[in-house]
Amino acid sequence: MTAPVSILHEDNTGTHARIRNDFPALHQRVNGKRLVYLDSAATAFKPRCVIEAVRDVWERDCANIHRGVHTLSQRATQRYEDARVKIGRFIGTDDRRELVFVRGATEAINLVAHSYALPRLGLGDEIVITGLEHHANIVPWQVVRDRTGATLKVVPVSISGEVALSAVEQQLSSKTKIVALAHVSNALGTILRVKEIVNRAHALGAVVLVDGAQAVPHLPVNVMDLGCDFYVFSGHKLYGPDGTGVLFARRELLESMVPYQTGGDMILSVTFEKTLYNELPARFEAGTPNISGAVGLAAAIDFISDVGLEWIFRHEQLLLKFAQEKLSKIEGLRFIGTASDKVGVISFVLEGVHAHDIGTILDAEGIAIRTGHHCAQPVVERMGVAATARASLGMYNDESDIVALAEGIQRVKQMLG
Ligand code: C6P
Repeated sequence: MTAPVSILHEDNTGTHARIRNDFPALHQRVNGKRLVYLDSAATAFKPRCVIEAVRDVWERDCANIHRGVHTLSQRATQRYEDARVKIGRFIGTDDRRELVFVRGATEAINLVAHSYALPRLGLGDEIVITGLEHHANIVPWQVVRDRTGATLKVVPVSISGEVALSAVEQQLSSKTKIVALAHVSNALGTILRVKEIVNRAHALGAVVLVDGAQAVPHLPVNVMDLGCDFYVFSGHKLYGPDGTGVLFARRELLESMVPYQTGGDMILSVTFEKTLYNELPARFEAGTPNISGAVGLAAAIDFISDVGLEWIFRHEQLLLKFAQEKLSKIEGLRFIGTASDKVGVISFVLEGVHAHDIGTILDAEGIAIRTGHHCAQPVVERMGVAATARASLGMYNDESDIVALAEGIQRVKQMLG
């Protein structure tokens, strides 16, 4: 077992202490107690540099982009487009045309469903998803199914929360047109074998959308290495501003897709008879975008790059193991999602106690977790429960947070068990 002190002890650079200092929201009391934030899968706290970047746009370069000849507009445009390049490189593309700014993972998946899938799919075609998807990667495909007559197939999930390659293969065929899957499960933390699945789907001529909302904050991601056609994520889980997100799409695909929304900035020229659409990626960014949000997200990426995703992954893995050891000693606690490859998402149930009551009592202790079906109802039901308590880790968490969680759960047991 990893003793609490050894994680920080190995970290002799003091990286972790510096990280914690950079997140103002961590340093507050909630319900009279030290805040223990274990809900980063829902949304991550923002480092000071992100808050300052957003404020700086509003204080100095507050202007609309792509429209003005004046200096402020040009500066804002430059910062927005620089952010695009930085974010693209962060996930492995150098082509700015492949990076579309959206509101979040949800909007990105809807964009692909509407602009790519709806016009192409028909009766006899198949869409394949897995059984552990977030609702954002289920419902848009149901809409496509219902409007086109295509079939929606679901790869079953094992009771440990894993998606076997053989199970994927069983659902794939020459009828498969789209495979849409999570890189990491939000409810269980399972890391999926995306690259192998992409290879198998491509061999049958299908395109692959990867929902990376829960992956990008925890592991290095390279879309070229994964070979996927679409990759989506939200900025707010990546220590960036809410209302930001990214769709990566291979350029040839994006070029062949119809616009998702129409209006200003996505056009080259408009007459009452006819509209010419803009180049990529503007064609998919109708209206004034979240300019300060994009700049803030780029600042988050600078911050993450400075810390290093390798450091983050290792730190969170150590903490995950520590949490698993610590919590497994609590009688009546059962982990939900025990995949061998997972990120720091710890879903559990407590015998005889409703998950919501766990959340409420922990909150009184200043401990923030999420309870319920986590917008992934099918997989939670597949695990044989209606709801779980979910503690999820970010780079700023440490052993003291896990110790507090374990003590909080003991308190829940004393009160309700
Ligand atoms: N999951 C959670 O607590 P948006 O809401 O668009 O930023 O992200 C949607 C989404 C899509 N895919 C996955 C795998 C996700 O985890 C999420 C968001 C949060 O688990 C809020 S429901």
